[in-house]
Amino acid sequence: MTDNLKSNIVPTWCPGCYDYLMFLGVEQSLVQLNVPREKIVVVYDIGCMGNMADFFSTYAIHALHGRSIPTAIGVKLANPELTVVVVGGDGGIYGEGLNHLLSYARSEIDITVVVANNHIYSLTTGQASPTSPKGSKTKSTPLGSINIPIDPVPLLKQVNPDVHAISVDGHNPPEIINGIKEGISHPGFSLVDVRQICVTFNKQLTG
Ligand SMILES: Cc1ncc(C[n+]2csc(CCOP(=O)(O)OP(=O)(O)O)c2C)c(N)n1
Ligand code: SF4
Repeated sequence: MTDNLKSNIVPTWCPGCYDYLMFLGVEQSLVQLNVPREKIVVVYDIGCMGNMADFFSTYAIHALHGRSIPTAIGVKLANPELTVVVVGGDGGIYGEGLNHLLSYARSEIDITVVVANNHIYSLTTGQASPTSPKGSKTKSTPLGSINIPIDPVPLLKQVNPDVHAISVDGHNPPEIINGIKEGISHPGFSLVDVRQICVTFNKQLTG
């Protein structure tokens, strides 16, 4: 096993973006768990986080926005020996893909869903997501969001009290790495919510 899974493409995230730490977390968890490179499939959602597809050199699918979980489930069912990880943002996983998250959280299919939860749609330059605080003035909610934000871990526990769902501090590398390692090691469906900020667009969340 190599000690890194980087491709030769230089990441294009903004300077200071916490997706660099997500990258480190996904890479180091797989390396430290000694998962052979040929057994790894990462299914990426669409968004800034999903752009990690270019910067990582494992088997991978860059799926549609919100459709990474069912794609990953298909991969796992086709070959249960693979370690299958989903990487996406709060817009894709908790918004457009929420039905898939809730459906498969009720299953015991062994995939790990890792979410860069930066509380906004970043790649499309700052619209409200399901985790944006109420009152956030964003490009899609210029008068302030009227929705209460969802809290993904209790939401998942509601549909399956036994599901492995945790939330970690996305600004703390050991917490990210250990959280993702725990998720991958868990023999069943798991969610690792990584709370972070988007240094470019989160200033819109101040209301
Ligand atoms: C089906 C579909 N709907 C909408 C889009 C447009 N779109 C691309 S990225 C994005 C937002 C991504 O936000 P998030 O999932 O939170 O990821 P982030 O960019 O914050 O990492 C949207 C709405 C799309 N590509 N496909
Ligand atoms: S827009 Fe935000 S999430 Fe996207 S690369 Fe820049 S800092 Fe990161």
